[in-house]
Amino acid sequence: MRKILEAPFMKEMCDATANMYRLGWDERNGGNISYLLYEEDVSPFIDTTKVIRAIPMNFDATELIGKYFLVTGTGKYFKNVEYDAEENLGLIRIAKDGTTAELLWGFADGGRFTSELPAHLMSHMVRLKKDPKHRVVMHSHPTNIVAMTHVHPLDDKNFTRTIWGTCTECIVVFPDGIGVLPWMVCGTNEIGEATAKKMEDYRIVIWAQHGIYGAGKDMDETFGLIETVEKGAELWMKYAALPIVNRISNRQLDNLAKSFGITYRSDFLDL
Ligand code: 2HA
Ligand code: ZN
Repeated sequence: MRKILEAPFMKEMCDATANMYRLGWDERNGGNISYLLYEEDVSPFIDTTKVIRAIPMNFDATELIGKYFLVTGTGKYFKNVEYDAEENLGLIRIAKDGTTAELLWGFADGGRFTSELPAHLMSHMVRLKKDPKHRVVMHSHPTNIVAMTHVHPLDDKNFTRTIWGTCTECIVVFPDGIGVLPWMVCGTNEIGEATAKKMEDYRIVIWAQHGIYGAGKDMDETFGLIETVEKGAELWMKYAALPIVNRISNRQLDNLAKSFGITYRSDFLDL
């Protein structure tokens, strides 16, 4: 059996949490990540017949029965993941009843998965239907994105258009746009359902006055999505209150998308 701390998925998780912490996105216990893994990913590293604990989830994840997830722990700090993965992360498998998580490794101090597990698993279910290669759901509190939700209208179309207009990169990286939810109580099945509903159309969902969810086929792609939205939000927060003399027009955005061969949410531009 190979050492799980040396598994590629473990290194990716440790690197992502460390980077997010150092970017100032994940203060204290802010943020959570879940990484979908398959039997062939985990079996070189753990005995998948040995369940350490069964943890109730209190929602139905029948569609994910038998799937494995490396997840961050509730109350745990991203800052600490790289130094003690076994206490701050857990490897779970969705049990045959669809409502229990079987802990196979980690949460060594008796901990449990993130309080946002409903939003994560419901988002995984939706994104897997859109893309069978989908694997990662990432939640974070990037400063400029959260700031922007205090001063910008929260509808998907206007929010997306504003961020697309901040710099050339944005429409290329997320042509599908951004979904925005109003402020809601976090950690609940309700916010999980609302997030998953938005994930039917978008890989990025912003929670007003809270943070962002990103979904993608690997850690880099998902991180890159959030990073690019945050760059756009940072630019906008720098110039929004200044007299603006130059902009990227809707026509220019359309030309850009066409020249990159990208299909984008053209109903978000009034052409
Ligand atoms: O895990 O970010 O949304 C802490 C949070 C809750
Ligand atoms: Zn949060």
